[in-house]
Amino acid sequence: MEIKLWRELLDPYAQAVDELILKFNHIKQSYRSRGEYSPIEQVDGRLKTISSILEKAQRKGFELDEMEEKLDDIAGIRIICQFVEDIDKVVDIIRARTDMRIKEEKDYIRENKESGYRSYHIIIYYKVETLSGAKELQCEIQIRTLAMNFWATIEHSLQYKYPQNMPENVSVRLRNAAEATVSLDEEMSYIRGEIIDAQNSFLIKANLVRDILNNIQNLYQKANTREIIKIQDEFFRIYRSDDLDELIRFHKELDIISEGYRSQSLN
Ligand code: 0O2
Repeated sequence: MEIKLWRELLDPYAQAVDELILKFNHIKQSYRSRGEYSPIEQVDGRLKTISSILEKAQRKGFELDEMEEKLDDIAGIRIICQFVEDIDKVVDIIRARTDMRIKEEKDYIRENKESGYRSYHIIIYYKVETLSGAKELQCEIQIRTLAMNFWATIEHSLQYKYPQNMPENVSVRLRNAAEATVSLDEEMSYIRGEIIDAQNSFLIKANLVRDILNNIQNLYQKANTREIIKIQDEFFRIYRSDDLDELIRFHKELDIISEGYRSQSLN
């Protein structure tokens, strides 16, 4: 196939990767701006390289004109979660979406692969709008924890070094390492509540500080300088005291003050 044709064929897949990364990052951001824990920690995506497509077509024995039907991971998204429990939440989010139609789900967590690989895969149909019209294409979403991702990344790089001929001692080490990631995920799950609480109070504090600073900035146009300096000093005092309840109280008070100035300026 000519290079130009490859580009035409792969362009919509590149667009799908870009759009899906944006959408999943937006979900993550929406949780965080509500001060809630996000089951999505990180989103990555990639377009399968031409050499990897050729290699898979040869390995699976299909012609290049069947590629779009037979190859479901030309567009690939990877969603990384902190905890195993988050994976089911992300799966539910995807199942509930109207812009992603599920073709297939593969649960390599409950039934991990011979290699030790663990991850949850969802193949979706996703529609992109291109210059030549709408096109529905397949995309693979891999959902896994940070620990699963660590293992898969290292193991994947070794597959390049030993294509189909991994030495037995390396395979054994990798299977041991895979078991260690299962224990790591389990241990982290036991203290999940504790970790989420800590992350949530950090988020709540960050959102409060952002709102308070916005409010103070807006007051500069309405209140007198002496009053603003007083408010600012009070804010710094509470911020340094690291008392979240005080910060919440101050945030509410500042809202009332700002509201007062807003209605004054309307009158
Ligand atoms: P790349 O470079 O990520 O694109 P297969 O026959 O196993 O190659 P299949 O049947 O299409 O692939 O589906 P499967 O088994 O669900 O695998 C799809 C993708 O999952 C793989 O894509 C890998 O990214 C990942 N994967 C599956 N098994 C393993 C494994 O044992 N180790 C690692 N590290 N990753 C795995 P590609 O095309 O192999 O690679």
